[in-house]
Amino acid sequence: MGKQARDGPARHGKPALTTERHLITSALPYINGVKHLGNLIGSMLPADVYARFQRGQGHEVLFICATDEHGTPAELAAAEAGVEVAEYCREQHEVQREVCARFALSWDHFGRTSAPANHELTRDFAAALDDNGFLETRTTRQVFSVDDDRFLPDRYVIGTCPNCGYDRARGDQCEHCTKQLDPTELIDPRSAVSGSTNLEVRDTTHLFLLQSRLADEVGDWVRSRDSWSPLVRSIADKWLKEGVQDRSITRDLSWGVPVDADRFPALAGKVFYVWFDAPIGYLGASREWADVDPAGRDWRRWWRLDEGADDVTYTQFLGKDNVPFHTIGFPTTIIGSRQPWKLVDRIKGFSWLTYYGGKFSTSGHRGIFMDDAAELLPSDYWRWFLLSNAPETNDSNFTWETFAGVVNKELAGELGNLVNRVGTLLGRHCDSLVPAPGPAGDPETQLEAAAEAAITAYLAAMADLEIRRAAQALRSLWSAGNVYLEQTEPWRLVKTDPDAAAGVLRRCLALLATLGRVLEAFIPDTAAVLAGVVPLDAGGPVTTDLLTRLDRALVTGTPAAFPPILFRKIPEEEVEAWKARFGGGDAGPASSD
Ligand code: B3M
Ligand code: ZN
Repeated sequence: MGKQARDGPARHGKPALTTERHLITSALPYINGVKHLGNLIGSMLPADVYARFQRGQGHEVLFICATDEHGTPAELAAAEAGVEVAEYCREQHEVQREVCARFALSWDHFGRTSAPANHELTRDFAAALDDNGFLETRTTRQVFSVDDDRFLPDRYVIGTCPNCGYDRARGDQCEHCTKQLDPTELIDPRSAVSGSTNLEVRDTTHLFLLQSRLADEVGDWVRSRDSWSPLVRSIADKWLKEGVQDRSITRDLSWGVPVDADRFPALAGKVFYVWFDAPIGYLGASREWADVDPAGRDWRRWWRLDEGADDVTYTQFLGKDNVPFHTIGFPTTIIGSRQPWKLVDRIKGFSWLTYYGGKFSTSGHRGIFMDDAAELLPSDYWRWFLLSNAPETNDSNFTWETFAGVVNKELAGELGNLVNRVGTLLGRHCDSLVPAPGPAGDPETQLEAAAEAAITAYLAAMADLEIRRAAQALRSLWSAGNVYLEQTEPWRLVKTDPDAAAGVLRRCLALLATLGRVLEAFIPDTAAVLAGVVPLDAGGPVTTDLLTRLDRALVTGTPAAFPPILFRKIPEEEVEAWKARFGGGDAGPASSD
C-alpha cells in the first residue's frame, strides 16, 4: 500500500503538500422512486460533503454513485407503476439524477447498475470466483407462489420476522431488527405480488458463493481495519462472530444481470442477486465515468492496485443496514476473485433519521421526499439541518418544529443576520467599498483566535469523518463574527473613530470571505454567495490561518456586493401548513425502506 493511503487524510493546519487521492462512494439508492431525507443524510449527502472537502483541500477525488436498479425493489415498483421494468428504471434514473442535482450532490458520475459496464464486471467477478473454486451450484428450497406461478425471492415474500416478531418483515431482511433472512424463514408468509398465501416450497438451482471458505481471510482483513467507525465495527464484528455462511448469489427473476449460461448451464435464464451486482456497481459506474472520456480518464487507476490505485484512500458512506454487505459481502467477492482490486479503507455508517419518532418509508410515502423538499426551500436549508443533525451515533429526529427552529436560529438568526449587519453597516458608512485596515486590539486578537480554533476543530472533525462535530465547528466560526460585532459595536464606534469602525468592517469582510471558503462543503450555494461579496483569490486548501490570509488579500476600495437576503425565517403558520400537508405527530409504522 502506498504511503499516502497509510497516512490517511491530510493533517490539518497546513496546506496539503502532497496530493492525496480519494475514492469516495455513497450507497447506491434503489431505483424505486425519489429518495427521502433519511436516504439523503444516510449516505449521499455526507459523501458529497466529504468529496467537496477533499477537492477543496486540493486532493484528487473520484466521487461515484449510481442507481441500484436490479432485484425485487425495482420489479415491484415497476409493476406498481404499470410500466415495463427497463423503462421504469430509465425514467426513474433521470428523476433521481435531477433531484440529486437540486441538492448540489457533486458526483463525478451518477451511473446505473443496469449499465453494460456493470453487467460485464459482474459476470467477470462470477467467472473469477468460479475459476478459484469459490462457487458451487446447489439445489435449494425456495418459496413458490402457486397463484402467481413464480418463485418469490427476497422482497417478494412478506411475513413475520422469526427474530423479532415484526409482522411486515421482507424475505431478504427484517428492517425492524436488521436481521438478514431467507424467505423460507418467515412466519405466515404471503406474496408481495398478489397477497396470496397459497405458497409452497419448491426445489430450484442456484449458485452459492462459498463465503465460509473465505471467512478467515475476510475476518483477518476486517480486523486489520482500524479506522472504521464504532457503529460499523460493531456490526462487522457481530457478523463475524455469528459465522459467515455460504450464500446464494442468483435468483429466479428475469430482471437483472443474466448468469452466463455457457459457464453455468444449470443456471440458464437466472440472474445474479441484486446484492451481488450492486456493490460491483461502484466499479461499473467508475467505468461508465471513464467511458465518457476514454483518452482522459482511467478508472482502473482508482481501482486496481497493480494499475496505480495503491495510493488511493477509499471511503464508503452508507446506512447501517448496508454495513454487512460492505464489510463482509463485497470484500468476500473481491478477495475471492484473487485479483488486485482496491478494498475499502474507511467506512462511515449512519443510523436512521426518524420522522416524528417513526421511520421514513418509501412504500408508505411517510416523511419528506427530496423532490418535495426541493420545492419548498433552497437546498442549503436542508443540507444544513440534516448535516448538523446527522444520525451518526444515534438516530436523530426530523420534525417541522425542530427544522424551523434550526433554520430560524442558526441560519437566519446567526449567519444571515451577521451578513446582513455587515452589509448594512458597510453600505451606510463605507459606500459598500472595502475599507482600509484598522488598528488591531483585543477583539481582533480574539476573533483571530476564535477563527483559528473553529477551523482547527473543523479540519479535525473532517479528518475523523464526524459530520455533526464539523457542523458545530462551522457554526462557531460564524458565531465568532457576531461576538466580534457585539464587542466592537461599529455602529457606535463610527461616531468617535470612523477609521477604526471601518477597520472593524474590513475584518468582517475577511470573515465573510473565510466563511465563503470554509462553508463550501456543507452549504455550497451559500458559500458561493459569500465568496462573491468581495471576490478574491481564496484558492488553496482551508487552513487555520485562513482569516489572516484573506484579510491580507482584500484590496481596499473594492466594491462589495451583498445578497438581498441570505436565509428567510420560517414562520409558525408555515410550520403548521407543512405539518398538515406532509403529516406529522403520529408516529406511523415502524417500517422503513
Ligand atoms: N440500494 C440499499 C439502500 O439503498 C442499497 C444499497 C446498495 S449499495 C451497493 O439502502
Ligand atoms: Zn426482525
